[in-house]
Amino acid sequence: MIYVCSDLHGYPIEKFKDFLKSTGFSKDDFLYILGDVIDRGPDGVKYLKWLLSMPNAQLLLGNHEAMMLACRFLFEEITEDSINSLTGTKLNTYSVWVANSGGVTVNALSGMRDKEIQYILEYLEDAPLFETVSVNGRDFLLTHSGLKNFREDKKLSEYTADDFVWNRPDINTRYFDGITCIFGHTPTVFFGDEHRGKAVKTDTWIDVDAGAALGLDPMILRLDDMKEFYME
Ligand SMILES: [Mn+2]
Repeated sequence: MIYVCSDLHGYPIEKFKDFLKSTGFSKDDFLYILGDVIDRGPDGVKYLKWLLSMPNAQLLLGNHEAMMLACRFLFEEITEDSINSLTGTKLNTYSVWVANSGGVTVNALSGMRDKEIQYILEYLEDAPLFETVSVNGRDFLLTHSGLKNFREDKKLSEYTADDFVWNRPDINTRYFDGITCIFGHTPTVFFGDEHRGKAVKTDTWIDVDAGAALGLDPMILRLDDMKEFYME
């Protein structure tokens, strides 16, 4: 069966693994995480290491992983000096990531072996911006944030990376007829307090970002039966 969740943002990983197990998830199932495992909470890099070892899970690129990739120059040699000597464009790129609470991830990476960091960067470079999945005759498009500049007749290859990872839909946004778009990035409480901690479902899309970035617990959606899992 296929499971989906998003925006773990360094949520305590052991708690997440217990939650995943409680849904019945096993080695015969597949998990998509729709981006943003890193930043904000301290366990982000642990998710990246875990993903490297998981044959039945795939991370889609989130805006936070995209910011980390844009800062890969940092990890050539990451010391206080190398950070202090940043200038120009690199400094701006790094500042944007730190302003989006990337500091916790930089700290976690700075204690790691170069090889391990390189494996993580290669994994992120290969992480897709979207996936299409068919389950029980239903078609799904998975992305981090929905689709910015959406047009029904536009090919997915015509969207930019930013269109996939930095989009903010509103409750009236409509995507495809017949393909349910599933994404995170926008904590569902942004659509109103009645959605706090729960998925938001419309005719054409589902937002599964229950708000771990805000200190709430993540949720998991199983596509085979559309069952939503929440923590006890
Ligand atoms: Mn995001």
